[in-house]
Amino acid sequence: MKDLSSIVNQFSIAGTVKEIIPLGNGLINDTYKVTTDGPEDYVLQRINNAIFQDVELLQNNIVAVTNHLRRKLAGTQDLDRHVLRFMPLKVSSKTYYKDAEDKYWRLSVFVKDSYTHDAVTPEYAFYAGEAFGHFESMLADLPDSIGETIPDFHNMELRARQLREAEAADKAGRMSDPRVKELLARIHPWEEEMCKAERLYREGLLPKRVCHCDTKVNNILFDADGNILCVIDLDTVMPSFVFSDFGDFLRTGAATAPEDEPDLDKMGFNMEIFKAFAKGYLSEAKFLTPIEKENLPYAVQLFPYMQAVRFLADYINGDTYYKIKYQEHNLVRTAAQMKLFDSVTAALPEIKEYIAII
Ligand code: GN1
Ligand code: MG
Repeated sequence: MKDLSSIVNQFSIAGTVKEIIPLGNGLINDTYKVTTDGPEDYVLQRINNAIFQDVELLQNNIVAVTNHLRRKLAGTQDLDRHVLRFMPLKVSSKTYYKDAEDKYWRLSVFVKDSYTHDAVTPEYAFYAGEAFGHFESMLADLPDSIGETIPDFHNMELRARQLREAEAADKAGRMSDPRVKELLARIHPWEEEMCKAERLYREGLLPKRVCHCDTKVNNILFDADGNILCVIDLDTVMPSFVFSDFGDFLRTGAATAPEDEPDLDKMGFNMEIFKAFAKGYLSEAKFLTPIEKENLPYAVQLFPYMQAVRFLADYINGDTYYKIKYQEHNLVRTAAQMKLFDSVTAALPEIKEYIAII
């Protein structure tokens, strides 16, 4: 706490720090809530720079995005509740601090009376769809160019290759586990089909747009009544296919269980949430080309699949990427994602039919 408050004090905050406690359950950065005796509380984050290797680029992206959103939303009441605000340092206008141990930190204003949820009702799934569709529309004319904070983040060809490399290296000696083999045997046959986006892109048929790229449900802030305030966790805002935001929201929002549910019977795909989200999204995302729209059902399949590939590669590599709570956590996560993938695949005709009529 003493060390953390000395970090907070590098930023030009109002008031004095009273308390710093862990916040949220992100798998990459460390997040804390900072309570002060001043008018504002804050969110302190240690940026995982093993994963986000160019923190300067990352923070420049975030500042460009939040400034642009602020211009777009000018006139909205309570602007600070709808766009995150990052604090500058006391000594410069930089929005991150590098400490003596080469750790990187940033501080944003805590949106008062805001909450995150790990699940949504159909009504709020519709609002979430609108929120992400609106977010993408607002970023369509972003004047500054935005770099890829993790190069090829949602490139399925790369993710498939990384899994194969993990298998070949077998760094943690986990390849002999029959559960790993069984999951790989289910994953591999879908590889070519799941790499469709990269092929369409190479053929010039699919554009990249500025997307959020981490649209899981708990990256949205809600007010006490459940209304959406804003989209958070902007680290991965970068050019990508629209499939990213559509697919990744449904991966968590329309799943009937958490992404690491060990009881696979509980994991399935909720069509009602899907329909509500798709309706909300399409009401805002008017910029979609016919090819993008036509492939939204593929996006619903792609994201549980890609996440399964990423979790399994991390398990085989010995858990170096995602935070884990127990030894087999990444294996359990992979199995849950593959169960979700199977449920989506079974629902695909209905998913396609719905997208075609809205
Ligand atoms: C990570 O940081 P967090 O927990 O919001 C990951 C996402 C995954 C997600 C799985 C930079 O997001 O891509 O979908 O875990 N972020 C990064 O829960 O890899
Ligand atoms: Mg998050």
